Amino acid sequence: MEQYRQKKIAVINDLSGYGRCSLTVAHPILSVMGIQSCPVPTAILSNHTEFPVYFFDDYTDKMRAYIGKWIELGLDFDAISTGFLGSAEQIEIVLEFVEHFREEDTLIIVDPVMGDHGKIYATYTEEMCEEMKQLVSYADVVTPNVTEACILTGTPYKDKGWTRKELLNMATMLQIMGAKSVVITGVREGNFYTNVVLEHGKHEAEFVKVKSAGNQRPGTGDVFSSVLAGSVLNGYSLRAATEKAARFVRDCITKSDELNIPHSNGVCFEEIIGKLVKR
Ligand code: PXL
Repeated sequence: MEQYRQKKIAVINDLSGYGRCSLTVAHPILSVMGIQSCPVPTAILSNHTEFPVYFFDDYTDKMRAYIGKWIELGLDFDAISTGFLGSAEQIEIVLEFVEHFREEDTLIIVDPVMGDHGKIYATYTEEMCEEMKQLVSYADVVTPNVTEACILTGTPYKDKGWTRKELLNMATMLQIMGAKSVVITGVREGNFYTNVVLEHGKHEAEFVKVKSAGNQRPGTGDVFSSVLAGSVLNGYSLRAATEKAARFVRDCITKSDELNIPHSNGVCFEEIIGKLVKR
C-alpha cells in the first residue's frame, strides 16, 4: 500500500492578534484538517482594521529575508494561499514567491482581501488593486466576495439584486483575467447566501446556496477560504469544497450569535472546529 503523505501549504497572510481573522483563523483550521500550515506573515496588527483603532506593522521589508531562508532550505509546498496583503511592493514579493515555489501541480489559492460591503479596506491603495489583478492571474482558485469581485472587474457594486447572469459574467471576467477557477462568495439572495462556482474550462457556473443564519461578521471570508483550501487539498471537488466551507461559515455565525459574541470579534469557530477534523 502506498504510504500516506501529509500535505503542506504556505499561508501568506497577516497576523492580527485580536478579532479572529487571517492567520489566527487559517492556521488552526488547516491544522485540524490534517494539513501542515506554514505561515508567511505580511503584517502584524494588534487587531483587525474594522476596530476603531489598530497597530499596523507592515512586514514588507522583512519578507525577502524570511522567504530567502525557505529558498536556501529548498522547501516545497503542495499549495500556496494568499490573503491580506499590506503594500504594493509586498504583492510583488508574493508574485516572486509564487513564481519560485510553484510546480506543475502546486495549488495556488488567492483570496483577494480588498474590501467588504461595497467598501475598500482603509489600508488599500489604487496601486495595490492593480498588483492584485496580476496576482489573480496566477490563481488556480480565486475567492473574492462581491465587493472584491466588483473592484477587480470594474463592476459597479450593489448591495442586492444581482442576477445570476451578472454573477456569471463577473466570474467569467475573472477567468479572462487569468484565474482558472472562480468562487464568488456570500452573494445575498433573499434569505440565502449564494456562492458562485465557475470551474476551469466551464462556461456555466454552479450556484451553491446556504440559508443565511445571521449577519456576516469579520473574518468569515478567511474561515471560508481556509476550509475551501483544506478541502480541495484533501481531494474534494471545488463544488463540494465550497459547500463544506459555506456550511461551516453558516454554523460559525449561528454559534457566535448563540453565544453573543460581539460582532467585531468575528466568529467563534473554535467551538465547532471539531466538525472539520480529518478522519
Ligand atoms: O478578514 C479580512 C481581514 C484581514 N486582515 C486584516 C483585516 C481584515 C478585515 O478587516 O483588517 C488586517
